[in-house]
Amino acid sequence: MAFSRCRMFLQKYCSVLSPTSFREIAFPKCHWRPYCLAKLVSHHASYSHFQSTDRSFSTSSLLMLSTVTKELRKPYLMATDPETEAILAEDMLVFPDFLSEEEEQSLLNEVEPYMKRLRYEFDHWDNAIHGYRETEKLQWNVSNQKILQRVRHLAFPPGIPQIAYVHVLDISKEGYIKPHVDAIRFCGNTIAGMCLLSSCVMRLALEADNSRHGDVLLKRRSLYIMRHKARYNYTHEVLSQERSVFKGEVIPRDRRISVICRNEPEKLD
Ligand SMILES: O=C(O)CCC(=O)C(=O)O
Repeated sequence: MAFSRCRMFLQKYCSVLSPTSFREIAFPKCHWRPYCLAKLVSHHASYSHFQSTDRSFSTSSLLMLSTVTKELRKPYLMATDPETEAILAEDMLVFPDFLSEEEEQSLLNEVEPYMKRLRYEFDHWDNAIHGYRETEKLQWNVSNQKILQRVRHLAFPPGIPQIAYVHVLDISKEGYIKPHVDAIRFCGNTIAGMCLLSSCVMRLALEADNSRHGDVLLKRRSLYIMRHKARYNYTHEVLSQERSVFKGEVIPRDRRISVICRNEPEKLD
């Protein structure tokens, strides 16, 4: 019964899924459950439901996704040990194909004229980033506002104060980001970044013992949401082209632009 019910939900509701049916498909106990959930995750991560302006849907979807993380290995994650894998599966979410090609182009069209006027910075020995230029942007055209709104709905629960400025970081083909934890004075518990122009490997390493780490494949046009333990207890870095390898496969690096939303830091009294 549960078997066929689960399959029926998958077929019937994949394209018009409501929060209720989403929850229903999550709970029947049947052999197909992991399969259905995997399908739904990949479907929803790349599909228009996450583009919905319905806040409750996005929130319930995100809750569902965090349930799913406990059950399914993440194809984009490779960790040194099970505990690191479990923590990063929960707190470092990746949505491959979050952006369509047109949406990527639309974001690029808006940021490129300004970025091109800046020079890449290479030589600052104390900088966390090598080969970069960056800006913070407040005003966006209507199409790109919609994309950013999807990111914000997915990444931040309702009522969480968000930083209005969006960080645009452009690293050259030779550029890389050294291990660091974002300053708690400037950023809250969640960092949500869209990856444009190039795939890369991001390494998250336990700050207290960097031999325990996870490599995360961030494909071009993906979105990542780094939150809670992944954000506070792990350093993150973007590997240089010489080190850009995931599960034994070279991930070619090119110029990469990330468009990053953050929430406000918690007020310390
Ligand atoms: O480019 C990214 O996605 C990460 C950027 C980053 O590490 C930072 O801004 O702290």
